[in-house]
Amino acid sequence: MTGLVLKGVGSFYTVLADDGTRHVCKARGKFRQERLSPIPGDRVEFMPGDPEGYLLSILKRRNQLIRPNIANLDRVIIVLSASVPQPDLLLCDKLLIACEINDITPIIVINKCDEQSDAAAIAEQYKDTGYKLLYTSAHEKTGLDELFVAMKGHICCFAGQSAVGKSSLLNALIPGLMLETGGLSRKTDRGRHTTRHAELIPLEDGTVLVDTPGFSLVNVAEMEPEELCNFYPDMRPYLTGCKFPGCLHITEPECSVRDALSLKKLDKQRYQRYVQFIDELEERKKHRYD
Ligand SMILES: Nc1nc2c(ncn2[C@@H]2O[C@H](COP(=O)(O)OP(=O)(O)O)[C@@H](O)[C@H]2O)c(=O)[nH]1
Ligand SMILES: [Mg+2]
Ligand SMILES: [Zn+2]
Repeated sequence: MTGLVLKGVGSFYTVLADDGTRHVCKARGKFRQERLSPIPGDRVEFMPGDPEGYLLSILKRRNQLIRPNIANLDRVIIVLSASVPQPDLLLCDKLLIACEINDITPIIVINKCDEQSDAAAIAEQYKDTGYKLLYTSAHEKTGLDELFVAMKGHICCFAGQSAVGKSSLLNALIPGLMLETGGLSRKTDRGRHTTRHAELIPLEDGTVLVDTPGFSLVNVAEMEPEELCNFYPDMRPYLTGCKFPGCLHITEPECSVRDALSLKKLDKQRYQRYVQFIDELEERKKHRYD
């Protein structure tokens, strides 16, 4: 049979079979010998059994994230607040880059739209990216149907700053989940992040949620500065027009990206954050062999 690994405890894995049944399976010696460790999100072949079955093989992973340690993530829902806390768009852009690197489809959600809101100004900065952007209020339960449709059938993880409403959105989407909201650093919460592994929660409509919000940015740190522009869908149409190969689109002459910028075909604030990332990457590169 084939199925999806929901969680692993020791060498026991909970597998959701494609027919909807759940099975506990053991990873036997072969996995240890080959240094293969199944993780939540893995598609596996397994042999069901009583009291437990066993895993036969792990199908090829589309991506693998380190934090949370999961495979085959399809969607990251990047939550921003339209009011407080002020949206950290630098973080948002980094999450978007991480999605591009890992072949994950991001969905930008502007929550708290029931309050006095900057939603339109935020949306403006992302209008040339092609990313899906939704307006929600977890309190008034607006925009949730659209969000649910965008998530449907996919493995999804929420990401974003503290207090933007990730837990509230999850609670509104899934009655009965009852995540604690508004409490930032509950002691057990912190313990959870360090000691517990991620677990997937399958919903009735085929959507699968990662139980802990958070999403790794590690890969962003490791690229060459001239690669960065490839992860900006809004810049992509202009990249072939620059005169110099390896153009960073900052000071080089005859740069199509900067031409597009001066024609307002690219958002200036998002471009300024791009320049900031380039600085960070170059700084890091300088110290790489220190
Ligand atoms: N006005 C308003 N407040 C919200 C909304 N969603 C969440 N909040 C509040 O924002 C605070 C943080 O929410 P929480 O879900 O814990 O955020 P998280 O840290 O991202 O999980 C709580 O006090 C929530 O009640 C919303 O749509 N509108
Ligand atoms: Mg929360
Ligand atoms: Zn250029």
